[in-house]
Amino acid sequence: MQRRNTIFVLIAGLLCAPLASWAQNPATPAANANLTTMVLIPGGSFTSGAPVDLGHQLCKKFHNGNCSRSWFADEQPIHTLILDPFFIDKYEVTQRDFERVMKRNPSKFKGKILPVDNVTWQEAKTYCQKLGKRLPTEAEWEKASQGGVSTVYPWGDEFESGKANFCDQRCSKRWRENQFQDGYEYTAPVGNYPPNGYGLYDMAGNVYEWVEDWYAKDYYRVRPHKNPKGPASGSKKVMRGGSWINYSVGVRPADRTDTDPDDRFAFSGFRCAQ
Ligand SMILES: [Ca+2]
Ligand SMILES: [Ca+2]
Repeated sequence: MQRRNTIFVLIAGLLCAPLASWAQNPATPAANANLTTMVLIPGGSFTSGAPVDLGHQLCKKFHNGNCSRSWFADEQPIHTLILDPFFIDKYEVTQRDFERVMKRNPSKFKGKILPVDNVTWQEAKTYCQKLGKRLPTEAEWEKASQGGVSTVYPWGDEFESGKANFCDQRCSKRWRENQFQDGYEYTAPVGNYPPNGYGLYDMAGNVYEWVEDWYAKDYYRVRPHKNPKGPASGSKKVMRGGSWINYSVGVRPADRTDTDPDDRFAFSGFRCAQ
């Protein structure tokens, strides 16, 4: 579930969701951690993108006819990209940190160590700038999300329960995947699932993450192979990593989603780079 026309369906469903049933989550290791910690991602090459048929087949495995091959067309062509080293936040930005910096908390699902949600692209960018940071580029985000391996998911080629927060059996949406269990209907506290190979948490799922780049469906056809920074202009920004409301196929590092930079969703947050 990853395209804008489907996002509107999701929003309609969300407005009807039993938000009041959401309860404060128990403490996790992140509760006592320094949530502003960043991780150094080494410079060098990585493989960006995925075959369109891979995403489509994985989607059909769980959702039969409710998958369009076109959803995955923007993940091609596959390239070896070269990036300079960069730092990226170990966790999604929490509401505790967002409120401390921005003096407000727009989130739908309240909790100090839940990820901030319902933020616009500009609010995410402003938060990072106030800390002397920036949003990651789309390419940086993808490399960081892979965790140093080139499998379909950061943990391997098959989706597994308990590795990421997505629309599992607890999810109230009709497209939930009942064979998986992650423990959360909506957002989970940051750091609740195992980290990837770079020690980063929740790059797969929980909340979508804004990146700096404008979106273009065919950008991979024209991008430079060294430090790509996205199209020079556009009308949509990129969000990455899937969320509590998405299909499992949507939490792959290769997945790309586009949305209006002014949109606020109860499933979109961010993390900063430097
Ligand atoms: Ca879930
Ligand atoms: Ca995430």
